[in-house]
Amino acid sequence: MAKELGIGMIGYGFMGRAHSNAYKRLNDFFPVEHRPALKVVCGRNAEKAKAFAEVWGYERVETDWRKVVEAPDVDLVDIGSPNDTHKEIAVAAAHAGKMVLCEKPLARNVAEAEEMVRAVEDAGVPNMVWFNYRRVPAIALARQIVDEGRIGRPFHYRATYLQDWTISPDVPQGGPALWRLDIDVAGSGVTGDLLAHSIDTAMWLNGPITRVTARTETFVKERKHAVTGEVKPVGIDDACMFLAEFANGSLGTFESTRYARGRKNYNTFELNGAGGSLYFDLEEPEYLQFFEYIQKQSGKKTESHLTGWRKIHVTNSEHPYMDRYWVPGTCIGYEHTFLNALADFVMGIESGKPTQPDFRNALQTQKVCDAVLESARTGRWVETGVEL
Ligand code: SOE
Repeated sequence: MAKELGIGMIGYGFMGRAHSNAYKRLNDFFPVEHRPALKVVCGRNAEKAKAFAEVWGYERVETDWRKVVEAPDVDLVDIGSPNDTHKEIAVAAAHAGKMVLCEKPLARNVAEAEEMVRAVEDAGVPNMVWFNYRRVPAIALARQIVDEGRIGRPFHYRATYLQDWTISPDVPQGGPALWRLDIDVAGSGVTGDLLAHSIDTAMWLNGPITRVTARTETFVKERKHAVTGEVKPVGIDDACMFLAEFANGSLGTFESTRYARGRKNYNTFELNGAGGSLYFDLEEPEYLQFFEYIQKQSGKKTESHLTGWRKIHVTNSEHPYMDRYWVPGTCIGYEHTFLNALADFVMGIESGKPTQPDFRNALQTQKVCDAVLESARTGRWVETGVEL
């Protein structure tokens, strides 16, 4: 029997669109009982919120998020607004007994994230953080290959997340479009915005990160504020590189910047183990590369002239999520990663087996981000305190 799921969307930017698309398409692709109903969208600018509501089909508009949290027809509060708003809204929504979905990073720092975890756990409300890249079928396949034991003992994990949109010193900081550059709003630069994705994927595939040592850089030291026009020091990290130790004994390197000319959303990882290696590049999102080490067996001829990397086109119905979409060989896109995440969340509610990453799981990523920033400040190795 269909059950209405009243959605209260906070934020109408890039993520407001990505999440709204997922709510609208869920029942077209996934056989779940819940039917999202777009009740209300909330944003500070009433005109923009109204225009958004018209395009995406929300029933009404609010400019005060408290009204969304209190609304009786809202079952799920989705936080797609800037990072400095996450904690207050999530805590209030949990107290009101609503399900809470939150954009990444969960918070600006561990202290905020811990408060959010306490709130959802005390209230016992379903919750999830939109680390959407876990839901790229090729990345989900990587996890399946790891779970099947095909990588064997892991030695190295290597991640890069590169963009180039803040190179010009004329790009202002702050305001609705550029809050990611404002330290007070964002909490950090590439560490929370981009590396949080890489860290989430890394710990999902290769387990907890226990220690880090990092170096960050801010290349443009002052920028004009987009709203006030005031020239202010830049507080965010424009680039961050760190070394990591994983609990399983492997070593990791992570690199992120918004100053890699030509790189728009270059998100890659490679995992090397005794039994094989995996490589993924978001610029070719439907492919996963896999190298399998085949041990020589005594008395048997090995075909070593044929060994090499396999480039798997992850579009078969046997591949994660792909049975919900088209025929083999046809691919899906960025927007489907949000749809897949939402489907997992709803199936988690319906099966009673909550999906990941929930707030507690995302807190672990936050701990690594905070440790990275502390290490960059102190020049020392820092223990992450991630749950083992
Ligand atoms: C930053 O440019 C950004 O939009 C991130 O905030 C998203 O999380 C990432 O997926 C794409 O890049």
